[in-house]
Parts: sequence; structure tokens; C-alpha cells
Amino acid sequence: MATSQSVVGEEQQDNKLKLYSYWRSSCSFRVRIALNLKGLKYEYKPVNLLKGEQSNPEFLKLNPVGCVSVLVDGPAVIFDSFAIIMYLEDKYPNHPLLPRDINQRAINFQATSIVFSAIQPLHNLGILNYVGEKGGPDAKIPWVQSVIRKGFTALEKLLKEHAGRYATGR
Ligand SMILES: N[C@@H](CCC(=O)N[C@@H](CS)C(=O)NCC(=O)O)C(=O)O
Repeated sequence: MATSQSVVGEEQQDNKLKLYSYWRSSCSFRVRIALNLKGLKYEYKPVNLLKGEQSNPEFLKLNPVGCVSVLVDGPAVIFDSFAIIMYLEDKYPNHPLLPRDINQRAINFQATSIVFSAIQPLHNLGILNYVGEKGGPDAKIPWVQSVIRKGFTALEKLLKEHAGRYATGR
């Protein structure tokens, strides 16, 4: 996991981060990407969503919402991938994830917000199970497609003027 850039992060890190995560979860992917871009080492704590481990009482003490990811950094327990990434950005400023320019930052926050609030949570496991219960198993895929299509359409409009090598930034 560590890259050659991780040396800087390791020097600054005096206690080991713990990440409660599930390999196939997109929320977990973004946190792992942020940790790796910053070159931070962490201990991986798997939470198997398919086995319902997110609802275990011990896990709910860390995240009362019952979702991954959760980051534990010494006494700090942080849940929600956006909150975790912003915490990492503040605490470990090496290899910054955000541009300095406030207008460019606002573009990043808008893109983030579309993914965090208009796409991903509308088709997470809990919601999909609910849609399946109420509308039957065939209702799931059209629901997911409609949510993703709407969100990606918005993302494309937002990023049209800003994308380069990356979604925002050249
Ligand atoms: N806004 C939260 C959403 C967390 C979330 O929905 N996590 C999903 C995995 S991507 C989860 O744990 N789902 C479990 C469930 O729905 O029971 C974040 O970005 O961390």
C-alpha cells in the first residue's frame, strides 16, 4: 500500500491509524485513496457489510449510523468518508488533496457533494434492501440506474469547464 511518497507521512505519524472498511464499498475506496495519496500507513479493520457487521453493537459505538468507513486516530473517532478526508487533509497536510484557490476548492466541494449526497447514499445497501422489499427485486436496478444517471449528468455539467488530467485540475 505504501508508496515511495509515504516516507513523509510516516515521519509525521506517531500513532497508527485504524480504518474500519469494506473492500467493495465506494465510501471506503475514497478514504483508502486519500490515505494512500498522503502516504499514511493504517491498520485495516474489515467490516463485512454482507454479513451485517455494520450493525454489531461494538461497531455502532464507533459509528451510530452503522456504515463504513470509520477512522480511529488515537482518541479521535471519525465516521463519514467526507469528514474523514477533511480531517486527514487538516491533520496531515502533506500531499494536499485540495487546491488552494477557493473557487477551485468550491468546484471540488460541489463535485464531492453530488457523489456524497445525490448518488451514493441513495443506493447504499440499506436503501437497496428497502427498495427490493417494497418494489420487488426487479425494482433495484432501475432505481440505481436512475440515481447514477441523474448524478453523473450533474457531475458532467459541473466539471465540463474544469476537467483536465483530473476531474478538476490539469
Ligand atoms: N456518507 C457516508 C455514507 C456511508 C455509507 O453509505 N456506507 C455504505 C458503504 S459505501 C455502508 O456502509 N452501507 C451499509 C448499509 O447500508 O447497511 C460516507 O460517505 O461515509
